[in-house]
Amino acid sequence: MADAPQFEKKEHSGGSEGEARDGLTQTPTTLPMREGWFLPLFRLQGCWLTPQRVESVKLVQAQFNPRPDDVLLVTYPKCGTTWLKALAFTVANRSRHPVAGGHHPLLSHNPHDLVPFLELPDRTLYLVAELEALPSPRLLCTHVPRALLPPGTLPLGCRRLVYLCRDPKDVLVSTWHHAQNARLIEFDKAFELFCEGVSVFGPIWEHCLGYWDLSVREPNNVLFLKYDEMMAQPAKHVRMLAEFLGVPFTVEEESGGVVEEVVRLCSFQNLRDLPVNSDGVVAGRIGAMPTKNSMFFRKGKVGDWENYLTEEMARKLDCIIEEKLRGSGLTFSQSVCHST
Ligand code: PAP
Repeated sequence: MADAPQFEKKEHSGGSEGEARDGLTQTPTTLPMREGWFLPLFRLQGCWLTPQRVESVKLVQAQFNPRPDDVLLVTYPKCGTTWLKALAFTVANRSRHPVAGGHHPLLSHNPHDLVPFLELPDRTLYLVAELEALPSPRLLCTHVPRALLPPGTLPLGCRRLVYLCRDPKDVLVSTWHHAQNARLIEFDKAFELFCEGVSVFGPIWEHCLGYWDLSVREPNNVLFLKYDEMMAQPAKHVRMLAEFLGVPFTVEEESGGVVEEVVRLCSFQNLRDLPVNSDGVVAGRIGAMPTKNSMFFRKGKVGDWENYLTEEMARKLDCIIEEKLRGSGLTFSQSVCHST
């Protein structure tokens, strides 16, 4: 896997919008809109996006060219994207960057700077061409739901896609904390919006279901992971990831403890405490404002929702999720929908 380049802000040269797809030629002002979070959200093909993200996703739709050997990491925001990027980068690049070496890129780079997003930074300012310039095989990431994947991505064929999901209650809490960096929002308000499916890249159930369904249809090309299971058995999941990426651990690596080294290097505590992540700031990674790397390392716990949601709120959200996922085979182990 190639290292991700540092993106430079460039003048946009325009470019074809490609074929008109439902909603993709509409400007945000003509799309359905909801207020409530730190920015108004617009509904593009069933997915709630900030105005900036609408434009960025449209540019990716029009200009991004998938390659057969791309590896795509996909998450709904706050499901463990930073962790998955760290793990996938480390596993895929370990012949070039020894995991235990003192010069590993993760020691000096936030994981987001090693694995680029398709739709971030804002593609109206940072060209999609930057992604096209990356050598193969590319390790890329996206938050877009299945319906908004760039044309040509599906069916996956020989492409590989790793999807990571998380208990929606913990996602809500993490999202709420993240949003506080931009604007104070009451937790109750955030809860109601989230239950309606109105959050960036939401509804979360449609996001999960779209990729769950894909994993059922194309099991050889989709690795579907859950944050709480990864937290419970990180070494097992690192091995699964390596197998899936086509670079299984050798007998020598196993006996040399490389799997455990990967787990340790990418662990929440280790990454959070690195100076690059505790003090580092990146301009333009998410929006116009510089982003503190520490924003991506809050608690890193399973079940922190218990500190924020009442029993009634937890049951309400779980029952909504359970109803939306009914019949799919996808469940979340922390569900309290039917507990008394
Ligand atoms: P993003 O989608 O905006 O990039 P993402 O990385 O998915 O963010 O979300 C951050 C969450 O992952 C945080 O969860 P919390 O708010 O519940 O604490 C963050 O702490 C957690 N996280 C970040 N790095 C790791 C890691 N190495 N291991 C486990 N959890 C992590």
